[in-house]
Amino acid sequence: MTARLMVRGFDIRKSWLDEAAQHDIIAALRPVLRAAPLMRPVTPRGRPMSVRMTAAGRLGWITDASGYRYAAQHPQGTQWPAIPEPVLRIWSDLVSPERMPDCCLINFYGPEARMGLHQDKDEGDFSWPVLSVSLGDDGLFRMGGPRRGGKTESLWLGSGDVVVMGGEARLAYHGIDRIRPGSSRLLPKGGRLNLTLRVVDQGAMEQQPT
Ligand SMILES: O=C(O)CCC(=O)C(=O)O
Ligand SMILES: [Mn+2]
Repeated sequence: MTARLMVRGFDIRKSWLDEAAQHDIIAALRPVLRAAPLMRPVTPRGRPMSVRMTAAGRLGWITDASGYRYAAQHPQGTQWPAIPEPVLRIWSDLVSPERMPDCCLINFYGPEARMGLHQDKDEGDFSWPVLSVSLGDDGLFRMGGPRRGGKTESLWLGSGDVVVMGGEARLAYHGIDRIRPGSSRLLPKGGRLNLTLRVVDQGAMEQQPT
């Protein structure tokens, strides 16, 4: 049974995906991860991140010594694979069937991985939400407001949970404090996968019917 929770503009759909839907997505991600292997990103200050990352779609988010940005190619020099259909369906159902996202960022959290509080602000267009899909082990999701240092609340995201970060939550700080290793059996080797769907460029807005 799915349930809806609103926390500071974060629209949280608990158990949006049933087990069969989660398995379909994992199967669809397999060839994506083969074509665009996970890598360990390094922040512009030279610190390796604890999550491993890759992407699907027209653009992927990358970070290295040159900064945070969207790029048309995986650092290995290939186009990103297409965003799998069952992932796009979640966007159509919860956001809009009119405009598909440009990027599906794929984060993999091993037992020690976390993601510090940050805003998603490298997109050219903040009018569309960022949609996040959690698969595998539980992750403790921390949600704040538009300013660093403000009050935060956290909530465990489980496998199949979807969060729509739009409106006041679009530029709100958020992060993953830790995962609960071994809490899910969806991924044969354990860990947590998080997908975030993003509309990246403003130009694309022009394709939107008015
Ligand atoms: O793993 C998550 O649930 C959040 C990921 C995230 O915030 C990001 O990739 O920007
Ligand atoms: Mn984020």
